[in-house]
Amino acid sequence: MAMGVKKEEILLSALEGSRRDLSRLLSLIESGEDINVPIQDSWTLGVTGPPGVGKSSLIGNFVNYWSSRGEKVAVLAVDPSSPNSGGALLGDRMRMPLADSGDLVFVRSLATRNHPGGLSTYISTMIDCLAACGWDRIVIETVGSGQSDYRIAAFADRILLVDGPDRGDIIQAEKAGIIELADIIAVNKSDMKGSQQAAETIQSSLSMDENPPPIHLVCSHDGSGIEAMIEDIEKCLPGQKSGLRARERLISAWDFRLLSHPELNRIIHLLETGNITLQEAVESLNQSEG
Ligand SMILES: Nc1nc2c(ncn2[C@@H]2O[C@H](COP(=O)(O)OP(=O)(O)OP(=O)(O)O)[C@@H](O)[C@H]2O)c(=O)[nH]1
Ligand SMILES: [Mg+2]
Repeated sequence: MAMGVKKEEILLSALEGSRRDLSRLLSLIESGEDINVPIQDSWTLGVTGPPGVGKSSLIGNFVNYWSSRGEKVAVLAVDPSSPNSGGALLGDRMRMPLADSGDLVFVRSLATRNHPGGLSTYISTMIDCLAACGWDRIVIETVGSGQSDYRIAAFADRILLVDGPDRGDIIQAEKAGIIELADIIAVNKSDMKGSQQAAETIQSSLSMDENPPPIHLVCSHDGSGIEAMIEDIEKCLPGQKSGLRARERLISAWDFRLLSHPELNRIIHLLETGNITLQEAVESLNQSEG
């Protein structure tokens, strides 16, 4: 009961603009607390792509661009490896130059390692929460090191897929089916050899596509190509790939439910020891669903 009152207070204070209480609120959501956040229209961008291609650096450019126009930008950086959010936050901050720029920027890391079932049930509430607290642009960074990580980007209304000059990277993204979801593709590190060729390869792999996403060759270090890409991001209509995104969100939520099922380990053991068939395992998971 007392906890309930406290939650309400934190929510109110966050809605009134307290960043400290916004952080506390996000921690509560992450720990599985039910928070009754007022639903509000939000503007969301998912930024995904293979490790190290420059997602955080590009987001740093976006943060500078929007915050210098007086817009409030919140970044949720989903980090699959970090055992605690502190380290990841620090690392990302270093690559987001203006991440400290006063009241206009808010960066929060989320460590997926703490959530074996994934983040799908938290991310929507966090987005609602940030939007209700007045954050105009909400950016979700997720490393594409596995399909479930890519999928988190589908919780945003528009998706930027980032690739680098290394040819191998995009194949990984292709395998995970993320190219279909991308509204815009960026080939970052245009200052490096091979980036032009990477862009051309992606272009030709999309030549059969009826409505291929625009491909931008950009450099987060010197800013070249960034403004034109932001214009495309801003033009992007969320409705375009909403069916595909809804599908990914559903799969993500379904996986979460399965992986956080209290009987999962017991049923896996029964299956492993040959005591039940696969079909029976599926049925008992269905039946014991609370
Ligand atoms: N040459 C060059 N290097 C870049 C550019 N953008 C980023 N980098 C470098 O690439 C490395 C990775 O950059 P990040 O922004 O951390 O990449 P990321 O995709 O967020 O990485 P993860 O979150 O770990 O997957 C850093 O050393 C950056 O300095 C660029 O435009 N040109
Ligand atoms: Mg990053």
